[in-house]
Amino acid sequence: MREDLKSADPAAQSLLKTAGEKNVITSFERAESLKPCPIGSHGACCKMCHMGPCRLVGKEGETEGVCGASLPVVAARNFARMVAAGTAAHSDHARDLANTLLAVARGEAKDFQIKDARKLNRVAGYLDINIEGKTVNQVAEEVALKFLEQFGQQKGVLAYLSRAPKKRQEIWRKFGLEPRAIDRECVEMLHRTTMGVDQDAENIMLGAMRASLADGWGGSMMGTDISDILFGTPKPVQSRASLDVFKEDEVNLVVHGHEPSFAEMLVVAQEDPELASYAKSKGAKGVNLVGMCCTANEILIRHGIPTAGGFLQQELGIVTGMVEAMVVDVQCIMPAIAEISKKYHTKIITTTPKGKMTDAIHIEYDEHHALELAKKVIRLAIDNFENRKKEDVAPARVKPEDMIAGFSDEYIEYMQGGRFRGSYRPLNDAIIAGRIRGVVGIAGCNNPRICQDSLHNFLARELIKNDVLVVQTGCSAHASGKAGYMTPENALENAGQGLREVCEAIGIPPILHMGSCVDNSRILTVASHIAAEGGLGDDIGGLPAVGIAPEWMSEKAIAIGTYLVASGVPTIFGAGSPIEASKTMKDLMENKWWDMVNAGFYFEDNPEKMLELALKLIDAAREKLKIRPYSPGTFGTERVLMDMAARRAGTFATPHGVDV
Ligand code: NFS
Repeated sequence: MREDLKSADPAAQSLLKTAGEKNVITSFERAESLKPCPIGSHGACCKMCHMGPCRLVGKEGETEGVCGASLPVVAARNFARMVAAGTAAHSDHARDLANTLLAVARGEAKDFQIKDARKLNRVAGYLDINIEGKTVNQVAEEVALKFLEQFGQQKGVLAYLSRAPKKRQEIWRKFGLEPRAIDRECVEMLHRTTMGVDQDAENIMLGAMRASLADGWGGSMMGTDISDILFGTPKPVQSRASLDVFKEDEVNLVVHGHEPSFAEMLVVAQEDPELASYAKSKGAKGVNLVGMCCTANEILIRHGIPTAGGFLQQELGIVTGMVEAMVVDVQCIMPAIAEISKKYHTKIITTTPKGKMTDAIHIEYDEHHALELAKKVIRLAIDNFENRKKEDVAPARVKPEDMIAGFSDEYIEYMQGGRFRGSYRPLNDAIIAGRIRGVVGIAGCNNPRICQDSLHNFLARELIKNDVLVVQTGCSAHASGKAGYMTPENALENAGQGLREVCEAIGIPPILHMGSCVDNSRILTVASHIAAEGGLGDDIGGLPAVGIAPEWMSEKAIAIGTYLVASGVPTIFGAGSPIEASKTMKDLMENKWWDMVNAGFYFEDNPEKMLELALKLIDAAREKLKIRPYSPGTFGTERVLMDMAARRAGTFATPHGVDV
């Protein structure tokens, strides 16, 4: 790790240099000149009312706000609000998708179809919807309506909670953690943390856990499922990742943000021969569609559209001077891009009334006219090609790395036995035998206060060296993709012997790209399958599995971390602790939560300690499960993974349950 660098990504380094030469200020420099407030960043600033803001800088137990709020209460309220905001973000994304599904089912959004009817039927099963004698669209309509109900229902609990192991459901029931309705949990959290309501840090954090579960087992899981139903369940695809995926002789159109619907239509429109010849008429060889942030992940895992990278690459993409248009929707879109684009020919196009930007062009997306709007946007980008200034063109000139992405839980099951024998047995057996020490989900953002990607890359490398299977999402997945870690060859070169043998047998990389941040829900599904398969306990809590977000910055990451813990996955966050100010909160999350949900939430900045803690948690779980202690190079006997020839022949074939 080079801490003196702003980024571990050579393409980002090259463009940071270009930006410096051209006096373009990016978030990397702003993070240097604008230091975080030490009071607020540690959770000790209360601005819930106008008697303050109160800065609780004294010792815990001695300091309080004007109203008498203690440090733990202030820190808990701040944390809980982050959870509510993160849950709201993922879930509002799901609501839009549910409305799109409804419009498709009713024949009102004719540019879309149901791409995975098998998954639709499975989802209908989870929701207790009878599919007998019904058309695909009738089932889709009922599923969409049931999903929409999940936001505001006044009775019962979220339907998807039943997908968790029975034991987990009992824990949630026992501690009152079952979310009732998505909107209700977000609203209640805001209410409880307003001045003068919940004055008990532990109780506030119970509310935070419940709200987070409305994200993981609610909004996010629905978002993933609806996207799969409408756009196809991912299976491995090959692609490339780098800030150097832009083409000098083509129109470069970046789609940035989080929602997949419009991006899907841009993928379709990009292939329109009429637009291709229009591009030629303007002197370009074609249209190069490129993704950024989680929208990138959505179209990468389904179509192999190359990614220009994650959150911290958005300004640098414009600095290449080759971006004709950047289409944005919601979340993680830096206001700075509008300003930077003024120095270049790049047009920023906002597409939702929820997210407008001054100085941007607004073309409102509407699923009822999706293709027409996608074509309009592409035309606009093509028209802008002639405005590209030669003197601005500064490619990163770092060869994009190849990557394989698209490991849905359906595909992970399929790859362990094929279409008819798919199961989690081989994975469970490999864990029991000690070939695979455990599983770590590395997720979350980049944060310009940390050398970009350095912690993601360090942890990914070290974990696979230690025989830990790594699954990734969001900007963390971008980091591994850019670093060239997401290829099966990486297993041969860098993984420990046990993990290497398993990866070779199955034909997978040791680091699996599972999609966007909303797709962290796939990790919950995988964990539930592992628990159900047997031999590793009967709950998610207690599995040799850990979640890590080493470079987090978003409230969404906090919601994800909290729902992982509430689901039984111990979780470690780097990049500074938002509850640092309160020892009580630290003790609650690191220790007391174990007694309730069988997992803890840790904040640890030091990467070596993060790694050590993750391995310690995995080994402790192995010991508790009374399975073979991990010892590199010595493995127990286990079932042969599968028929090698068959597996190799069909490594990237259609997985069970996926219609292509
Ligand atoms: Ni996740 Fe995706 Fe990235 Fe962080 Fe933002 S893009 S939803 S929040 S920054 S991983």
